[in-house]
Amino acid sequence: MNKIGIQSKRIITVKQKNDIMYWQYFKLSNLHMNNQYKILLVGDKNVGKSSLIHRHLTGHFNEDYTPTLGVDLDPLTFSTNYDPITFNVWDCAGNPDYEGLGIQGYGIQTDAAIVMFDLTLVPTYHNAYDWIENVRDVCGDIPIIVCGNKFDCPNKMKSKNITIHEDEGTRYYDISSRSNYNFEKPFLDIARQLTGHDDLVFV
Ligand SMILES: Nc1nc2c(ncn2[C@@H]2O[C@H](COP(=O)(O)OP(=O)(O)OP(=O)(O)O)[C@@H](O)[C@H]2O)c(=O)[nH]1
Ligand SMILES: [Mg+2]
Repeated sequence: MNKIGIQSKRIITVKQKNDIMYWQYFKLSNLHMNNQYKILLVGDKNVGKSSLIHRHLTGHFNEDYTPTLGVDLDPLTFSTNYDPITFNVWDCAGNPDYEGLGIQGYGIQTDAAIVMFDLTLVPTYHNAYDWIENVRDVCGDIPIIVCGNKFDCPNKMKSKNITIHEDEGTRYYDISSRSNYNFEKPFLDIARQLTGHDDLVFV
């Protein structure tokens, strides 16, 4: 048995965890009622996906790395100048060893995706092209926001070498979960695209 963690004092498997996620999602979702949308968050391991969610949920940044196993489902609610908007974020494991059902399994009924890479690790930038392709294969033509994370680091890629958004017709933001740089921008962009309110702001 592939034991992955303890929940309610029980050791659970990847499959059991996935079942719980699905149950929670379908219980929560009622698609787009209450202004709720499903966001897929993908990219290589260690690029900072879970850190972005942790920053939004707690306001804190964690220097430690704990790989995501399968997927973590977190609702992020933003107050806006229109109605509040909730993103049910499916934060997927970047490590193929821990991918669980992968995009194929977790990608159903996704409204928008964030594809993240690490500005200090060029291979993660090249792999972002593959993540975009995989998202499109499973989710179709949905809004995709590419984020280059760890903008706070000195040894980052030069902006002239980042052309993925032009190549792929997506939006792009440099971000940092560590310094908070642009950390709301991907969600604001998605909120505007999904609601059609170009003047939507978070309040
Ligand atoms: N300097 C810097 N480090 C970051 C930033 N965001 C995350 N990190 C660090 O990067 C490491 C990986 O962060 P995670 O958020 O766990 O990475 P992940 O993409 O969720 O990784 P997987 O779950 O394995 O797919 C951690 O040590 C974080 O502290 C950032 O903006 N700047
Ligand atoms: Mg993670």
